[in-house]
Amino acid sequence: MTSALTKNQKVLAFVEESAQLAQPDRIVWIDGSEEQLAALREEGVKTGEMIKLNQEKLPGCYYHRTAQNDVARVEDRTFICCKNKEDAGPINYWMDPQEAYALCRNIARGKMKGRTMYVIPYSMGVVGSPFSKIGIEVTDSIYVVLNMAIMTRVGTACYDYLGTDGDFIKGFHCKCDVDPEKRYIMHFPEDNTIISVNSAYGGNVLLGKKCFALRIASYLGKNEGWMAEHMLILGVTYPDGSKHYVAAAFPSACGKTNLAMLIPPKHYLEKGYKVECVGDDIAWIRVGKDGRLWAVNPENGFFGVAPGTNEKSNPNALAATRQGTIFTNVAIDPADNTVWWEGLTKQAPARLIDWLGNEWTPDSGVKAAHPNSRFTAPATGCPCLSPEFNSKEGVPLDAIIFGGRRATTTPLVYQSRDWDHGVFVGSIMSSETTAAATGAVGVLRHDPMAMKPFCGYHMADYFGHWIDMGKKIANPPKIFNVNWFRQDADGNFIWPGFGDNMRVLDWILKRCAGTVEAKETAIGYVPYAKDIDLTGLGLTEETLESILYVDKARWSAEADEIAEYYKQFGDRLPQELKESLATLKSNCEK
Ligand code: GTP
Ligand code: SPV
Ligand code: MN
Repeated sequence: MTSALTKNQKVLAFVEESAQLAQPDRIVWIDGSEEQLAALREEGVKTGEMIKLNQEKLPGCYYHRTAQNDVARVEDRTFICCKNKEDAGPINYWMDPQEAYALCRNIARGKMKGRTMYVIPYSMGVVGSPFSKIGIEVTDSIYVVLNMAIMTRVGTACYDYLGTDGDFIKGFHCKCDVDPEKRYIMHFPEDNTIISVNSAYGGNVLLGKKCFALRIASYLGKNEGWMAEHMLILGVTYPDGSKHYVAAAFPSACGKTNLAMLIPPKHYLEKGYKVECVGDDIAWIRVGKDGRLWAVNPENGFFGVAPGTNEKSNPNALAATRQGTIFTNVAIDPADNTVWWEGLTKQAPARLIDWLGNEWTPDSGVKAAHPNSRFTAPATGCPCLSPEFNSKEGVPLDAIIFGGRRATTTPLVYQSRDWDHGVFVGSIMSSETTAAATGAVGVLRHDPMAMKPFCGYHMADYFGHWIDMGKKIANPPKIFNVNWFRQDADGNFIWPGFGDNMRVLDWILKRCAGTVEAKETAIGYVPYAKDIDLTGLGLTEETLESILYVDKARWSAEADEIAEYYKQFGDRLPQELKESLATLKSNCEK
């Protein structure tokens, strides 16, 4: 037992109540110091929870394997527990709060016997920034402590900030038996509380991330007049030194980390363009005094998808994983005790230990790394980290970009007509599912604003909040939609993507500056092919035309499908969205 690091009565009561329930043998108060974290890493290695990797090649790096049944977010076991079922909306799973508390208490009772309960004080955002909020997570997992220390700002400064009476988001996590049948990720937005039981995987247990920074924060944002979004934030520096920021919402495993850290094509670099990363997953956004939207990344690290990350696709992310990183469910190369995943190198090593701990060779016929294997890397290791990363005010947004994984229909890029139409564009997003959540992969589903799994209240009220925010922003960012994932008849991606997405960003920023024309179509403004820079790409203007083309017949069918989708929102759907849908339909029939 270490002694309490705070006199805050609410923290003490929460810790006491958690301990009474779970009955840990010991309570350890995390202070965020390197000494304490180093001791925990050693302990994790002793218990087998962590494996120490080659410290010469990967200094400070560790490896963790989850249970085979615990490798991704579990959307059907993730609940919004507000008093009135209607307030959770038709898209969320809902449970009555009293029932949910009772269920979780019964599951967690006594489950920390023989274990240690760690108390983690953390801040989402720089402590003291007007955007920031404090959380306390109690957990029986060293893996969670070490990950939270990378992903958030952990330390006693959080207690100083709270003082004796300050409020915080309560997070209770217990691995229990990692039983998938008793796994619950519960959110109580009306109580600022999160409970997670029977998982030890990423998004289910690092409670600062999706649970707090999106589900609880989106609810707080609605009530307090700001926005919590599933968005990357990046800055583009022009040859003249001016900086322009954009935020982009893509569903899980649809390219946020990659876009956030992109390296522009050679001829852009030679001209003096530079792209810097402010955040890769979450943006908290407020209206600034200048009437613009300002965004911060509340996180302190990257919990990124490993497969596909390589020297060519995302050298910045790869560099970020070379020190102080925790790898989860990738493969280990026993030759030198380093890590490997599909796509890291063209040729796989001859022998690996796969994510399940089995011997693996290229002939094994299974993947060496789990498709949702991840790295938890400190932001400071990212070579393109923006100097504004720790800014307390955030960065002003020129553009907001929505995007999904669509083999057909949605063009490479288009611009909404105005803010309200932009909200419509976000609300009609559909994307093919990925390995980031359990369930089938490649199934097209609606994922409005990339928030389907992350909105802490009624989705139609969330749309309404976006509409309301628009009224408060004198100088709103322009809103766009992109799709890097159009496929040809053989199922190959047509657009090269990754660094070449700079060419689309360039067009977007020119639209914001009003320096390029666009074609008005049924869905909004689309580029003239000649205005997208194809220098050195080997892609013909004709091919580009094919992925800029707005097929009215397809969009008309899409409009009908959206009308069906919208029905579930009933009266709560904002009138502005109904009007945009009617306009889309009639535009397609012209
Ligand atoms: P989360 O961390 O789950 O929120 O994912 P994310 O949105 O950050 O996605 P990430 O950047 O990790 O990319 C996920 C997958 O999409 C990887 O396999 C990438 O290789 C692939 N990807 C990213 N950008 C592009 C692109 O521009 N084109 C193509 N074809 N694939 C891409
Ligand atoms: C996502 O799925 O969007 C992630 C990973 O960023 S997780 O933290 O598991 O949610
Ligand atoms: Mn994400």
